[in-house]
Amino acid sequence: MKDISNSLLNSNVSVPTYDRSTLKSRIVHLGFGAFHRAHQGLFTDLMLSETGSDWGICEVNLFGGEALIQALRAQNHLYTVAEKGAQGTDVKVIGSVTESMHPNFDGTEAILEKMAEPQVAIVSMTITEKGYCTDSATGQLDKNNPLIINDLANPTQPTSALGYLVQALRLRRERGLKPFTVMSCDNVQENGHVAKAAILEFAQLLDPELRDWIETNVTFPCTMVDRIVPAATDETLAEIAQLLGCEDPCGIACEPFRQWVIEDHFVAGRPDWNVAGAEFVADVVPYEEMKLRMLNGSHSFLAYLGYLGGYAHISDTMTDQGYKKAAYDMMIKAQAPSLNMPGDTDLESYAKLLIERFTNPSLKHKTWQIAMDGSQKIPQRMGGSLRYHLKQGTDFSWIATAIAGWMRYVAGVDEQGNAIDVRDPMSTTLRSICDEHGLNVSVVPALLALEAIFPADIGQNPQVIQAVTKAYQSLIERGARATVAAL
Ligand code: NAI
Ligand code: CS2
Repeated sequence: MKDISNSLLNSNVSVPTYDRSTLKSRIVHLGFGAFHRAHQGLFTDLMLSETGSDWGICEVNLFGGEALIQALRAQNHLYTVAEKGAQGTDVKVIGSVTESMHPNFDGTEAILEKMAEPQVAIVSMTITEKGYCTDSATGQLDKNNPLIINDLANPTQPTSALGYLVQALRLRRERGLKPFTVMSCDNVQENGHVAKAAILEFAQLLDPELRDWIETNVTFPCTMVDRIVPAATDETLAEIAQLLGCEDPCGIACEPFRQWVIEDHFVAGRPDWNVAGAEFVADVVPYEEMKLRMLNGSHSFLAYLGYLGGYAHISDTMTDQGYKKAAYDMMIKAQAPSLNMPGDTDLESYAKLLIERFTNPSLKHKTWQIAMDGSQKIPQRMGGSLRYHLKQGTDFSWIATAIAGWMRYVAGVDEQGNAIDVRDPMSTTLRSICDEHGLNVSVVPALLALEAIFPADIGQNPQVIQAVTKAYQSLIERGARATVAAL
């Protein structure tokens, strides 16, 4: 039978050219999701082609993704990335993965033992914003999170990523092994600092000495990661099968653009990802802020207002000139002024490139997918710039409209009266507030009072309440398309 691990693939497919048998699991990655496959997995593959080094990845899914891990194993840990540009698609088979694990079939201990193996130098993560178990407004460990409650009571049988990391580091310390670097690759502002603070707070509650050892010995580089990778659909997989010449249930499609800026702070060595196009820098925070506010902030704007306006994909919103202009203005007028970038950064060119990327018609990135987990995303995508405008006394109507769009979206019913499948770790709280207020403007101050999303300086600010109320009123009276067009 033809499969990805034999040589009968279509002739234009690029395949690994290095000797995969020499790779070692020197990286353990938590979160074998869509993004990691098209980003770190691919950067590592390109790096291996250039360097012939032995940096392989052991993939772990702590939540869901069982079928993906099983399929990956069945095809010798090879998978496909299809880079879809406006001109055509490049298909690559990725060879950087050495092995894979899942607690549901390998058990928790086997994963901890893997993380404690002497050759493991990096544990990287794409576990989504909620995986950090922090309060998204304050960045502090959420001690009421059920995973954290469980892991503090049963530290040797963890469930959260934090619990796994701390227990694996404890094993390494007890065994006299060097620690590993913890590298977050999530869209979280100052992702390394957030990971570090959460891990130290968690470890402090278990064992203050272990906490101090982690603080002294482990590094947590921040990273800025960028590549638009929509969740794979049946259509994506069918297209990949055709391009590849066989089925690949682990295949993923993405845009051609990719960027990775990493703080060069690795305690036990690192691959030369720079040969594959990554940039190692001393301070990644300005780049992270730029990407989170300009790309992700406008993405969330388009996701809520686009979904409400009847647009299923980001590229569909770009066919509406009102949305296209509003997204550009959101970047340039609402987000860019709040940034503090190195002098030579050209934010106008960056915004134009983002609009071009959003317009790519071959990427089917669902507004519904980006709308997910808004309670975790809004603070870091909009909180900083909102504060900037409040301080400067400048116009923040794009941000107010995005927040009102989120409020209208979490009401759970669209402009035609159809139910919206709202996914959010705070969905129970959001549901009860929305049930109480219905589609009445009184929902605005009630939602703004959620301090986990809107700290008091924002949520209780009369200007914010007024501007979001005005935008919400417009969404109710005129709908999303007219509201966006009027911006
Ligand atoms: P996905 O849904 O395909 O994968 C999510 C991954 O997170 C899965 O591997 C799952 O096991 C893991 N996960 C979920 N909840 C978790 C928890 N509580 N603890 C530990 N692991 C957990 O999503 P995708 O597209 O891979 O995105 C993942 C993250 O990558 C995003 O949240 C974002 O931070 C980052 N990212 C995504 C981009 C994209 O375009 N898809 C681009 C840039 C960054
Ligand atoms: C998106 C991001 O899902 C979302 O919230 O805004 O995943 C976005 O596609 C990436 O950050 C692009 O790098």
